[in-house]
Amino acid sequence: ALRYNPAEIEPRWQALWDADPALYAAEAHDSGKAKYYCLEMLPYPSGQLHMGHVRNYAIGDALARFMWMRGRNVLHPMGWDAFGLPAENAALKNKRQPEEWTLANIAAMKVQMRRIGLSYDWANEVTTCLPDYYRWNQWFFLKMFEAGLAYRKKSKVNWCPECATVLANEQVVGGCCWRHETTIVEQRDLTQWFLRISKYADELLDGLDTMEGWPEKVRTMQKNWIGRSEGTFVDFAVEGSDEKIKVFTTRVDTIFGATLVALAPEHVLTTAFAEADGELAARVQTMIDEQKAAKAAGDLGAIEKKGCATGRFALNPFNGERVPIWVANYILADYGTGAIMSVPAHDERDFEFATKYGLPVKRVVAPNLDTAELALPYLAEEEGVLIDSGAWSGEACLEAQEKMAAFAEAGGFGKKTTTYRLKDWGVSRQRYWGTPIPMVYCAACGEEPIPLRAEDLPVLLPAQVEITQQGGSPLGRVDAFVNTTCPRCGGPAKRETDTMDTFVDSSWYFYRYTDAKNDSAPFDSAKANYWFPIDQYIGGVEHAILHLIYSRFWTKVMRDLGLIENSEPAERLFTQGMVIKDGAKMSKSKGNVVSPDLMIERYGADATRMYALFAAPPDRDLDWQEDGVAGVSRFLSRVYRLATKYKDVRGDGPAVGGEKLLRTLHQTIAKLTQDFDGRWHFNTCIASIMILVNEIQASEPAMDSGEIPASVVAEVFRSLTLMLAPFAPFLAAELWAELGGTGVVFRQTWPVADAELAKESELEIPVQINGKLVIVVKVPAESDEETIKAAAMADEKVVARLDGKTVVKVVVVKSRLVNLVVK
Ligand code: ANZ
Ligand code: ZN
Ligand code: ZN
Repeated sequence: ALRYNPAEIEPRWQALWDADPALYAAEAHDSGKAKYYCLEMLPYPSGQLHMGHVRNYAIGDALARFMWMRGRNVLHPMGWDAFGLPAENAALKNKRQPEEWTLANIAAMKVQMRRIGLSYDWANEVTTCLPDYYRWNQWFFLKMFEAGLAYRKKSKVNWCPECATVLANEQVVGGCCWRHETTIVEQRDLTQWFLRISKYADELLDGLDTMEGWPEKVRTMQKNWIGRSEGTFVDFAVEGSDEKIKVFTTRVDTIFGATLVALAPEHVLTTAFAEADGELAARVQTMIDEQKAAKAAGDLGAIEKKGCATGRFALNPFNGERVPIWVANYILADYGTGAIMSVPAHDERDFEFATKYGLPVKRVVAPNLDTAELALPYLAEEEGVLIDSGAWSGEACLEAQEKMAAFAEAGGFGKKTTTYRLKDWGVSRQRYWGTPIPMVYCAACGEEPIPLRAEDLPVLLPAQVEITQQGGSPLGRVDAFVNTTCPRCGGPAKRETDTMDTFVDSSWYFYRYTDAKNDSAPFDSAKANYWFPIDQYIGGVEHAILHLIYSRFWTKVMRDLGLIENSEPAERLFTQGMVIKDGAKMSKSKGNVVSPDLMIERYGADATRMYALFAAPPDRDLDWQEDGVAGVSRFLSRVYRLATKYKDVRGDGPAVGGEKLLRTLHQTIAKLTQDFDGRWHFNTCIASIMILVNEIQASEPAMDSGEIPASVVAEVFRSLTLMLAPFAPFLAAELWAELGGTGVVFRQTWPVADAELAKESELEIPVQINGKLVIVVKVPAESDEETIKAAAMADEKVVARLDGKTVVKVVVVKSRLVNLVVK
């Protein structure tokens, strides 16, 4: 027989598949079939697929093929998240235009994807940097502007003085620029565009509770990111002025224990106080700098608490008490009101701060029942009761919160409120390679930005723009782009020169897949409503927050615009583990990258992708071992040898003989079928295919002699080939043809497990004496209790142990265990 040669088999099938664009095409939305939308996160076109991609796509591909074989109408699309900074960096370095660089990378990666044999429906490919896609970003932006969901405001941005440009938070590393490791990133005020995601904060949060198909850890991360907090605003008057300090507290019940009021270093009153006090100004500036560095490093919590008194005082509206006003570095300017009432006795951070500066600690909460002294700070809320709190003394904390908030509201110095950590989404980027924002400014019409009309779209990104290290938006230097006419008065106007955050592109790309060629709408609602929600979304956990919150937000906006019916984009989400090598994440910077191309060259695409599924459960990290790929390749050789040896064996109908082989076969089918429906332990699925192949190999003499009838041999190889199809599509296609199968293997019906045939013929029953395991006996399956008892008592080892003892009792537990109680 011929040897297994993937280098010959795979390109041959690839050419056939490429010539058949209908092979992986989704059927129409009105086909009447049950649909399955299988989606993997789209890659950034860096130019090279890495193993993390291969793993992600191998999971999705296996699933898509399985669903086809289960008769579903499958949508399995792919696209390119093609805007973004790397293209500009490459342009700077190589003097190539971002567009040319990006499109060349896409072409190269598509070749790789085809080589791997991924089952994508290329008819619905989406490339986010092309005008036929990004024009709809602009269209959505206008819709949001109209609905009050897109607006401009001044806000702080990260600024690298060396790059002379704005940096995204991810580009700030340890407080410094990612490209200039010793340059401290500054904060600058810029007018920016925002999308009002905060409007959906409650819905985004509450929805998480019902999203059972999403991993718990992702839901928790989103919950914390949204950070809803119920509390109260309370106004403290500043002594000797008309000013008020509005604080946000979740524990208004503890207000009699407030021993100071603390302001964020960037609070407007801090600035006002500092203007009149040079020393204070200097100390505040130091705090601001330190806070920024810590914030950029992502560990504000770890910052050493520092502060200073302002010399001013505030009045507690509940009891008129005079408390000092401090500035403290642990108060965030952009959370709550940027000011707090500090209650050291009952808040950990306040306690640490007060201890450091020797400030008074006043206890106002005691445990409900047992009033014994407790260590401070005492944080209890549910079981606490107020003391030394005027008229509220003796009230339980939670009830007091309600009553005291109502009291403050009635008195006009407070209000119940809900605060969120989630901030509106700043989408302006001072970048070239992104979607132009479709707004103009017209001096004649006034200050306000003017939206373009739908018929003015797309605003094309000009080609051949010079990318330099200069600051500001590159589009601002392209006169032909900037100068336009005002859609309102027809006079001269200037375009907005910022572009959109690339997370906009990925917020709705999966809707476009349902109708990627549509040039009169982002997509046809009927199509989207058929395909959505996505049945299974698969990607990296690094997208747990931004992408997966923004796309949930976008879905809700589209629903409210009447475009779709669903409120959530994906029914189920799966986050796969990382690919590591030698204990570290596979990455260029670690220098431990294994190229998929090299693996394919050495072992074939089937072995490479099957190894990616076999080497670890899909949600765990996978330690890449080339030996393992070689092992999978040897396994596939074995399959090939056996299948081609018996390819001409034919026989009809059930026959006697081969029960053991049939049992293994049907157990394997049952295991795979069950796993594909949710557990996805593809590693153990492949292991059970391997066990089946071992069993086939052990049965060779019996198959050769005819002891195992031809009908069984034929069934075994037919089913084996079908089960390989999701994991090793090239080999499966080859064997299907060799076995004389008709049609495409991926459109055959998935084999059905026969529970009778899968049943074990013998049961293994552990026998215990006084609870200690002695031996395992074998009995025919479905033996009754008496038979099991008898078999246990007749066993030699058991007989020897019972010598000279009395059996008091014999217990048979559910035909699974025998316990002998002896004296
Ligand atoms: C008094 C108090 C007493 C507080 C007590 C807590 C316990 P979450 O739950 O995260 O929303 N806080 C308010 N604004 C802040 C800011 N800008 N920077 C830092 N801390 C701030 O936390 C709300 C609590 O965090 C608020 O309730 C406030 O401290 C503090 F026994 O007020 B609390
Ligand atoms: Zn820099
Ligand atoms: Zn105008």
